[in-house]
Amino acid sequence: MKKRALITGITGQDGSYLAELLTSKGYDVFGIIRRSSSFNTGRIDHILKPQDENPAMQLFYGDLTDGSVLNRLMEKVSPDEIYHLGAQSHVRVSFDIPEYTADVTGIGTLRLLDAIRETGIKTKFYQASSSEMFGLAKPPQNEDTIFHPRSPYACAKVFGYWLTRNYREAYNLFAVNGILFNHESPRRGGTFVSKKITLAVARIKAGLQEKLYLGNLEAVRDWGYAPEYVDAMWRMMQLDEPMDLVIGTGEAHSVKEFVEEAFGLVGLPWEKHVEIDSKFYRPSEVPALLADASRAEKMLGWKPRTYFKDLVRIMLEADLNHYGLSLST
Ligand code: NAP
Ligand code: G4F
Repeated sequence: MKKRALITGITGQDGSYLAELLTSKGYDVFGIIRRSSSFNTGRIDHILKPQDENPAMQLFYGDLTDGSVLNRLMEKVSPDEIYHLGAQSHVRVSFDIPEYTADVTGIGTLRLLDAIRETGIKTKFYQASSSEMFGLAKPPQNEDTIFHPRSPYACAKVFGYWLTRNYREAYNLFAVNGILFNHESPRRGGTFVSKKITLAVARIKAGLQEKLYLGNLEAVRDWGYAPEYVDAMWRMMQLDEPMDLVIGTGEAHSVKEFVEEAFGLVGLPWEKHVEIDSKFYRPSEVPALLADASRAEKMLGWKPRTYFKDLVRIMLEADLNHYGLSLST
């Protein structure tokens, strides 16, 4: 019998890699997408085969703000595993639209968990928790670190984290929190700092842009490679007992180091091209995130394979290719 997985946020960076992974493992994959006035399936079009009689992936319209449709889809799909990746996931934007962020990212998680409880389906639940929840906590951070969220987004994720634990304790649901540190890829949204930098470097190299405007260059992040992180999500769902785990590389670098590395790879002086724009600063910043993922290594046998320098290279190469360039040109 084929396993059935439901993914919220299937059109996002992680959702697209997870859909690839699960279909390659023989799952039937079901995804929830939002209605949009423009196409929003660009990251998954290559695995969507509408002409197939029995497609391995099917999409349904829905929204995390709409509980009734979540209940209906739960009954209709009756998934063995639910990967809840949908969110308003941009930290800076969450200061501009805090109520919406709380509704989608926080209450959206509650709506899903309660749809499982109400319908009584037998399933497992993965919550996309975030290292942002650690906020001001001193690095390195692990599963025992006390949260100190610094944005409406992080507060909403803390709510989702505790709801996931609560439904595990109260209703004996197999529900896990993957506390993932920043992970990037060529599919990363263009307003996150990694992609913003590599795309700008490619465009500057191609002569299409002169300046890159950034905010806080001193912030430090533990950046990993997204395809490896969705593998960790799947492994968590195969555990005998549900548990919460931190996933990250254990290597941290500043935004400035990211800039230096990316510009350095194409031989351009970053100081000539980068300008600071205060609009990209956050009202309260998370200064430094660094994962201690030793428990995940022990419980899942998971280890990162791609570290900072290779990640920057992978992302930059993809953006250069888009403009007909490469690292060797
Ligand atoms: P992403 O690229 O921003 O994708 C977010 C997904 O959520 C998209 O498919 C988006 O749909 C969907 N979505 C947004 N609002 C929705 C709504 N109201 N109803 C239904 N779907 C909605 O995020 P990601 O980087 O793949 O991250 C996946 C999850 O992991 C998120 O929950 C994020 O907060 C969390 N996380 C990410 C990282 C990271 O470094 N990437 C680290 C820790 C945790 P559209 O395509 O239509 O916008
Ligand atoms: O790339 P970012 O926007 O990622 P951030 O805020 O760390 O959040 C990402 O990772 C979280 C996991 O820790 C996820 F939960 C969340 O969903 C998202 O995927 O910013 C990284 C750092 C910040 O300190 C920011 O202040 O880069 C700094 N930064 C400097 N200039 C900038 C910019 N960030 C953005 N987005 N744009 C800038 O121009």
